[in-house]
Amino acid sequence: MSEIFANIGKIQYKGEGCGEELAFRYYNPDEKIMGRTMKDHLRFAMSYWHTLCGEGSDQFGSGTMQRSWTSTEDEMKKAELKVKAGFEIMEKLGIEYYCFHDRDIAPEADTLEETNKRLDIVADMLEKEMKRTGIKLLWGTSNCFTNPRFVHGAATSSEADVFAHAAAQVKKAMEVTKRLGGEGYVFWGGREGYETLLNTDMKLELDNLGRMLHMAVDYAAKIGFKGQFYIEPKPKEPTKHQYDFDTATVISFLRQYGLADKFKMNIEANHATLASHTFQHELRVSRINGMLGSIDANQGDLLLGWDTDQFPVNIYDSVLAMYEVLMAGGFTTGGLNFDAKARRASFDPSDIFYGYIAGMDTFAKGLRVAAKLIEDKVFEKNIEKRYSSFGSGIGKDIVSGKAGFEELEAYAMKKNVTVSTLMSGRQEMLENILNQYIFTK
Ligand code: XUL
Ligand code: CO
Repeated sequence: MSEIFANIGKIQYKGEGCGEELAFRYYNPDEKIMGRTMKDHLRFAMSYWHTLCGEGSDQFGSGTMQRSWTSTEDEMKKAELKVKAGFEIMEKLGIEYYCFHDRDIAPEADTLEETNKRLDIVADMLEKEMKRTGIKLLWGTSNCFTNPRFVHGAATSSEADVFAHAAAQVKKAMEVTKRLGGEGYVFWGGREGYETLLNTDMKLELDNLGRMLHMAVDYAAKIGFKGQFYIEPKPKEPTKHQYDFDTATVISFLRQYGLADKFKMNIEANHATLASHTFQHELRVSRINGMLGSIDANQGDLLLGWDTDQFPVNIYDSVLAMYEVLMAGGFTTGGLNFDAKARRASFDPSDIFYGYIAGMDTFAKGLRVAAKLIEDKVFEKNIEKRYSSFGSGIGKDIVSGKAGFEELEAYAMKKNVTVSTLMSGRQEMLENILNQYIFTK
């Protein structure tokens, strides 16, 4: 069969300083870092939607992307060509996983029944290509936000018919994900939020969201779907307030509805910054709660207030992200899904490859530096020293629960605590060391 990207060969690791642009400088898939190969640490995934469906339109202009696989009017032929293009891209980049929404892989028909049949037809094609290449499904999800019926939300819609339709859609998407051996299933609250509280029953909407997730968990048990469930927090867009605002909000929601042991987080960098958090903050909150599951690797533009979904090139962020992943013990079912797209002006098909290479190399370098930081215990040594007062004396009594207000008052009366008795936070020193590691490791 003829290639879609005939002018692009398999992207190889060429190492630092190599002059070629279609090559990896840091991502050497089989090289071992801390006893695990780079490809196994990073578990890169291709996002079906941005890579194969994105047209490059924005609020002010229509599509720009030059894509031979979308040039036909026949929607099912288009779906077939997307499969072909997607697997060629993944094979050439050496990406071993992909992620999709139900509506990315197969176009919606006039009835749900017909739509589901189309999904099965494309699942056959995907299965064949997965067998041929060994490429796997990191996670599946359902798109319950594009169709106008989801104008008021899906699980949190004001209309019961829409809740029912969304449930049917998630059921089918989960079945397809299971059939394709998906290692996870994501819930990103597409339009689960509100525009104004003047017309919103917030309590009912949140209860219904809890109900939908319980139904998903129950159905997974029924059909034997063993994949990990994830929630992907995002504070705003498309609604003004999304219920899955950030990791802390989602964890509290999951605990309230008795779902905390069934879900982990899928943290997206651009969503973190929209919530006024750093990417590392969201990963840290997930990690210390034992809920760091997977990552949507991308970056936003801090001068813009929306989800720009750019390929991640910020080395500082990738180091600190991989630091959190390694400290959490590495990915198990999760991975690094590039929820990212080339810019509207980068409309040439080869720009897809430049984007992925940039993202993969940024995270490969991030992994290399983070591993060294951990091996040398750079932060841990300082943190241990900084909190050492809780290891003995009054600090130990606080931590063990031996000291209460009265004991602490008696202690404080005898001690004159001023800043001069404290340790410096040493932020600049640590930033300096971090930079040295980025430059030299
Ligand atoms: C939207 C977003 C989604 C999810 C999957 O901001 O990130 O593409 O990753 O539904
Ligand atoms: Co995402």
